[in-house]
Amino acid sequence: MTHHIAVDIGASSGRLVLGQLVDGSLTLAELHRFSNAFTEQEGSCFWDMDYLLNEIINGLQQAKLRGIHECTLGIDTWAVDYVLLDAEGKRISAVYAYRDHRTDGVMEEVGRLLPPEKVYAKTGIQQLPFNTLYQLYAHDREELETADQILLVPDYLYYRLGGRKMNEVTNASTTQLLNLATRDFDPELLEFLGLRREQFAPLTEPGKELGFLSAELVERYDLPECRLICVATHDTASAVLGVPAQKGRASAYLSSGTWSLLGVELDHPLNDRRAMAANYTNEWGANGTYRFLKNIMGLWLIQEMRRLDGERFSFAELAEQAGVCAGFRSLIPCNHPRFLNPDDMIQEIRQACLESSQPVPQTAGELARCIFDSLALSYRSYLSELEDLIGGRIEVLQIVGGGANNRLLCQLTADVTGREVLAGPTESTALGNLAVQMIEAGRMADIHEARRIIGQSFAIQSYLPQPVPQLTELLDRWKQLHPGANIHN
Ligand code: ADP
Ligand code: LRH
Repeated sequence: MTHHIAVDIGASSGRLVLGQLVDGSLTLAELHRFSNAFTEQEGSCFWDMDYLLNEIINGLQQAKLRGIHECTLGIDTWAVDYVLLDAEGKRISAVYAYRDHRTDGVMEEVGRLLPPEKVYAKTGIQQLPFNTLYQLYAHDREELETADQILLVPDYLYYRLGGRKMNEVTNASTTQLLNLATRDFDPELLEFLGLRREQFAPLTEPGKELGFLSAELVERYDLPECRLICVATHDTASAVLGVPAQKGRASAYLSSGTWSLLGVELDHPLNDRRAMAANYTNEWGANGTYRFLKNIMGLWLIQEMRRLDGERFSFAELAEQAGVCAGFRSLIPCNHPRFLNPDDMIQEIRQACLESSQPVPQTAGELARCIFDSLALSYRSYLSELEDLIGGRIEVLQIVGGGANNRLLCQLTADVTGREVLAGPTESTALGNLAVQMIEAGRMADIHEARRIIGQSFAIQSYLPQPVPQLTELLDRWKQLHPGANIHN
C-alpha cells in the first residue's frame, strides 16, 4: 500500500491528510477539513462523536474519489476525554468535553483524599483539572460502574471503524492513571475511582496493526480498503513525532494549537519534586519516550475571542490587526484557570486588565494583541523554567501546529525569549501520525529518519530575535502579574 491517510482531529478542527513518500521526500494533500467544537447542552459541554465519525467517512469518500482504493489509516485526537461503552459496545452516555464545569473544584477535593505527591510519583502527570482521573471521579457513579469498557476518544473512533478495542498508550498516559514503574494502569488509582482493570482494554503501543476498516462501512459508503494502524493517538504525541530533526543545537518544541504545549522529549521521566512544583508533565511518547512539557492556555484564547466577536475576522486578519496595535499595553496571566472556560472570554480578558489597572483592550485588534503579547511572555517564563528543570540552555524553539502560521506571534516569541524560532510544519501532527504508519509499512526506518525527511520536505520559517525596548521593565510587569513566574535573563 503506497497511500497513507492521517485522521487528525484537534479541539478546533479536524482533517484527513494523505501522505506520500516519493524519492525520499514527503508530500501532504488535504483530503477533507472540518470544524470541531464542543457544544453546550443544559449547562454541560459535550463532543459529538457521530459528527466526527461522519466527517471521517466523508474524508475517506474524498480519498476514493481521488482514485485511492487501498491505504493505511491512523487516528489522533485531543487527549483525556473518554467514552463509556456497554457490553454490546454501545455508548452509554454522551461524551463530555474536558472544559465541562463538572470538574470545577474536583482536583482539589481529590487532592484531600489522595496526596498529589503520591499521584505524581506514580504517574508523573501534571495537575490539570480536566485529567481523566478527575473527570471520572466527577462522573455519575452508576454509569461508571455499569460501563463494560472505557475508551479514550481516538480508541473509540478506531473501534467504530474496525471493531477492535484498545487503549493506546500515549493518550492513556494523559488519564493520570498509568504507573510509570509498572507501565500499566495503577491498581490503587483504579480502586480509588471504584474501577476494575478489565474496564480498560489492553494498552497498545503505536505501530501495531489493528485490522481493517469494517467491510460493512467500505461497502455502504464506497470507501477505500483501509488497514488500520495504531498511531500515537494523542495529537500532541503525534505533533512531537512530527517535529523536524534539529542538529547540533539544543531545542524545545512548542506545539501551538488550541493549547500551547512547550517542552522537550526525554528518554526517561523527570518526576522529581521540582518538576512537580513547577507542574510539568511526563506524558508517554512513542518508542518509550516522554514528553516533558507544560500546558499553556494557547490559541484557545483567540479562538474564543474570535467566536464571541461573531467571527468577523479570520485568524490571519486578527494577527494583522494586532500587528498594528501598540505592543505590551495590556497583559493577562494567560495560564490562570479563569481562562479555561469562562462564560465570556472577551469580558474575562477585559476584567483581568481592569483588575490589574491596565488599559482595557477595546477593539478586536487590541484584544488579539493582548493575547499574543501575553502568550509570548508566558512562553519566555516557561522556557526559563524548563531550562532550570532539565539543567541546560535551549537555543532554538521549534513551533509546530496551526500557530506556526501566526507570523506576529512567532516574531514576538523570538523577540521576548531571545531565541531563534523555527516555525513549521503547521501539520506536524498529521506528519507524526503518518510517520508511524510509514515506519510500520517499512517505508521509513525509524523516527529519526522520519524527522530528517520531514525537515527536508517542508519549508521552515526562521524568526530571529529583535530587541524589545524596555525588556527589563516589561519582565518586571509580567512578574508582578504572575507571582511565582520564573523569569530571568
Ligand atoms: P487544534 O489542532 O488544537 O485544533 P491547530 O493546530 O489546527 O489546532 O491550530 C489552530 C490555530 O492555528 C487557530 O486557532 C489559529 O489561532 C491558528 N492559525 C491557523 N491559521 C492561521 C493563520 N493563517 N494566521 C494566524 N493564525 C492561524
Ligand atoms: C491538545 C491536547 C493537549 C491536552 C489537551 C486536552 O490538543 O491534546 O495535549 O492536554 O488537548
